[in-house]
Amino acid sequence: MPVNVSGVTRSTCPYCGVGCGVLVEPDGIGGISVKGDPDHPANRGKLCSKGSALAETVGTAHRLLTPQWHGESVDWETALNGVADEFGKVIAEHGPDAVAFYVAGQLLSEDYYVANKLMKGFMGSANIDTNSRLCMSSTVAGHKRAFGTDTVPGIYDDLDEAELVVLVGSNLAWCHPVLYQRVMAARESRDIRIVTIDPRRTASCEGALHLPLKAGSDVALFNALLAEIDRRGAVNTAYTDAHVDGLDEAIATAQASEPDVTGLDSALLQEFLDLWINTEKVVTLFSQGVNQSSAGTDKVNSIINCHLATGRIGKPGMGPFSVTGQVNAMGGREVGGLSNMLACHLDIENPEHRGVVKAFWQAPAMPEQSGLKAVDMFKAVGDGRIKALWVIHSNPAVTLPDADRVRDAIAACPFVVVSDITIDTDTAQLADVVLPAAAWGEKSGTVTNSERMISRQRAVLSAPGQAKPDWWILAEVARRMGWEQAFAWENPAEIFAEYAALSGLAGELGKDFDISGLAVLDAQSYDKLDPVRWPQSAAKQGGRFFAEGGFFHTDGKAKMLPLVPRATAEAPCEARPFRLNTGRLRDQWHTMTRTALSPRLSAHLPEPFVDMNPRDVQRLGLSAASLVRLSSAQGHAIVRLHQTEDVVEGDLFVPMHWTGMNAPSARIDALVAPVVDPISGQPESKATTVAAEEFAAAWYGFAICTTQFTPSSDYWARARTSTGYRCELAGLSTPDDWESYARSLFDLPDATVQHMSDSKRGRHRVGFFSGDILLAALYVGPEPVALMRDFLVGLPGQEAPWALAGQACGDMPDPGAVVCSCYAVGRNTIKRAIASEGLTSVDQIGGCLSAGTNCGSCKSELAAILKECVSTQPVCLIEKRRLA
Ligand SMILES: Nc1nc2c(c(=O)[nH]1)N[C@H]1C(S)=C(S)[C@@H](COP(=O)(O)OP(=O)(O)OC[C@H]3O[C@@H](n4cnc5c(=O)[nH]c(N)nc54)[C@H](O)[C@@H]3O)O[C@H]1N2
Ligand SMILES: Nc1nc2c(c(=O)[nH]1)N[C@H]1C(S)=C(S)[C@@H](COP(=O)(O)OP(=O)(O)OC[C@H]3O[C@@H](n4cnc5c(=O)[nH]c(N)nc54)[C@H](O)[C@@H]3O)O[C@H]1N2
Ligand code: SF4
Ligand SMILES: [Mo]
Repeated sequence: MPVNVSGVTRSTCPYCGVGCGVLVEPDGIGGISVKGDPDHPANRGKLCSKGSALAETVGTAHRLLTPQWHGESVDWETALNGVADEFGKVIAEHGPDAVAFYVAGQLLSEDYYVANKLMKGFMGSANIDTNSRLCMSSTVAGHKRAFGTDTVPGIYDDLDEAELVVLVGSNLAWCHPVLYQRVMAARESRDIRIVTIDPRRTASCEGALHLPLKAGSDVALFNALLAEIDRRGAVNTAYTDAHVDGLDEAIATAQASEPDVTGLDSALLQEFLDLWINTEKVVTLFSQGVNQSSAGTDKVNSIINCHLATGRIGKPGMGPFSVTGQVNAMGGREVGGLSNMLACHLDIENPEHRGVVKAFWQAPAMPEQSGLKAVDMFKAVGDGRIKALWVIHSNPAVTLPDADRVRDAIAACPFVVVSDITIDTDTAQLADVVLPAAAWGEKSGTVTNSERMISRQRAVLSAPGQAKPDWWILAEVARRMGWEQAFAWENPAEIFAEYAALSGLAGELGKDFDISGLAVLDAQSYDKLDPVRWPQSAAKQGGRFFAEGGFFHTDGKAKMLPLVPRATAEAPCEARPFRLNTGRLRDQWHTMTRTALSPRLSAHLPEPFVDMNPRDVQRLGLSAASLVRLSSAQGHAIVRLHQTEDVVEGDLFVPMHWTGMNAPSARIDALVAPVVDPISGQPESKATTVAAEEFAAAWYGFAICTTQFTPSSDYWARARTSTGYRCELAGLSTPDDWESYARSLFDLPDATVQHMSDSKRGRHRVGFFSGDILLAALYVGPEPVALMRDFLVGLPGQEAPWALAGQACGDMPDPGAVVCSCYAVGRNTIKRAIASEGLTSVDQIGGCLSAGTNCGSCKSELAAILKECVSTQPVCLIEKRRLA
């Protein structure tokens, strides 16, 4: 298909591993419009809320434009020479293992390949690891144990064809929304069943059979399934005899395993076992509830065991399916971004593999052992073993477990380089050198999605200032370290061709990742490359794996593993009675450096919160909308209370997204224990034990302003709005003079002020105006302030002399919290329409208000609101706390 038709360029969304194709059209003045690509096989024209809002996240206002050396702008020559010199010096003085790279699954494969080649082939250390360690490494280890290779057997079409889709530790509706919509479409046309296995009730549970198992008990659940498969004679012996090792042992261990630890009602458990066993076409799709666990690799294998035993793998509509998180999480695994891998699925500790890669790269120095895995890497930074660190495309000071220690370690490291698109990240703030990277929309390369589909990202905008693509920055440093020839590429097409050629050698060594068929692409054909699924070799093109065996262990068989369930590393105790689950929200991406630029994405859930069961709320004596202080053995956080039946007693859920830049007290990884899966090294990010208590502030506030402001109060959380910024605040000590506090908060020395005060009751409202136009307002009270927030956020920059009333007036009702971010439709508006128009379906809500009719990401929330409006039962709804 043509890549560029009348100014519209085909590219790929930069966020999640669904890997949706987009059509991007520049507007000629630095902006773009973005639509789903109807011809891309992953999304067939659909986009979720994040993809739909991409246009709001480009632009240059937030961008780093020049290299920074200790806070001073320098030119590239100085920066690149300086970085090369410092890394060279550390290697000369302390050896190659004193340096490290920490990279990410959002790098393009070409960038990733260069980083890996530089560290493993030339600097001579294996100390390159990636945030995929926190994300996919348990799956990688599980795949390798079972299949002898890290291969996802299935493809997305299986989700269209399955009769039963089981989501294990996956909130697909929010985290892979376009795949979720494919599942929903299948359900609408063929009445398929969906099961969700998650201790928490999520948006993905809407209309599904929900198994709220105890955190960490997945192995026991899938052992129960395996034992039942055996008991019922459902083992596919033709398949297992020919292609599988370890069946009997795995079954014996499963039989000895205790299903009660799942805490599931036995009838519910039986319903699931019946469904799974009786439905041939079953896809068991899994994500971070499986991977991010101290038993993550075992969880992965417990799922694969059941598919191997039944031979339900690699055939249409069936198989275990690990969905990847980041857009190029899969590509990172292919290029060998993990510290125990080489490129192209080759192993660093295998002398034959090493020899082949060394010869191909003409590498002067190749490490013989695996390097440090992420958590250990930052421990080594902390204790001084790593003396030069380069962080590329990640924000580890926020997202690594024990994040305060990680932050301190980075701050104390003698030489830290960060490549990022902005300097406003917790990690970049700690660096000696920050290098301006070209962002999505400005750079070209390839990414591989969850179904092994390689797609092109294409540049449509020129990079602002001096920003450069990540591969270029890495290659320029390598050249300056004396390796000109090995890093002499002029464009990503040349890197891709080299990489594809190396994969051919991997293919000759019996590896599955072979894209040598693409090594012949010249720059032009690379530029035109259509989405293509690997492998692409003489022997095999695309398709599924393992329907007829053909595994990659030396005997060609798959391995089933005997798995003994293990509890989470920490058990709740008197001092820390809660288990802290963490994860994602629908409209934010990780540390928010891009999605928080979009007002409509920020409107969905604008403040960090903790989900807590009402009985725990009552037991702790917490009042509605209060602030809660959470403490673990590692650190503390302050977040807003949200009471909900979505979490069971004893469990808490806090989103991972907030950072020192927008809510310094809500960096949740400050609490997460740095315990890891012993095989994969993946941290248990969802099961740290914590204590919870009210954060009894002396005052609480809500502020709105046309421009960005940064409070210094004990608690604050700021979000963008369509008119400027909104912020929640709270403090332990009360300022003497609220007017001067507010004036300096907003930095508005000359604006006219309105001040309403009820000092006896501790209520103050201060507004700043230019004429009748509201510039900023602060509303303060001795308890969380009740206001029509979603109405007030529309006022800055408008004539609103009455703004201090804090309420909607006359014909302007409060819309309520945004549910549909595409059309900015609020919860109250939806409820009013349901009542006044008698709406009874999600489609009717769409017809009346347009809500849910663009990207569709909010449809499960709309369904829950409908249910709530027609039912007196308390529903477990993803509606977050409102103060009014
Ligand atoms: N909107 C949005 N989408 C994203 C991202 C984002 O930041 N924002 N990030 C992307 C990335 S990198 C990733 S890795 C994916 C992650 O996608 P998901 O894995 O779907 O997301 P999470 O919210 O991290 O976790 C999924 C679920 O695991 C559950 N869980 C916790 N403990 C257990 C357990 O012991 N067992 C089971 N069965 N479940 C458990 C949690 O309650 C949670 O609902 O999302 C990708 N997509
Ligand atoms: N508690 C808890 N912690 C978690 C998780 C969890 O579920 N719970 N999930 C974990 C998982 S699965 C993941 S994947 C990680 C994600 O964690 P991170 O990778 O740390 O998070 P991001 O915000 O995606 O960081 C990407 C950085 O790259 C920058 N950037 C954007 N574009 C470019 C570019 O083109 N080039 C360069 N050089 N930089 C760019 C962004 O500004 C941002 O600073 O978090 C992990 N941490
Ligand atoms: S599902 Fe959404 S975030 Fe993921 S690739 Fe598609 S548009 Fe992007
Ligand atoms: Mo991830």
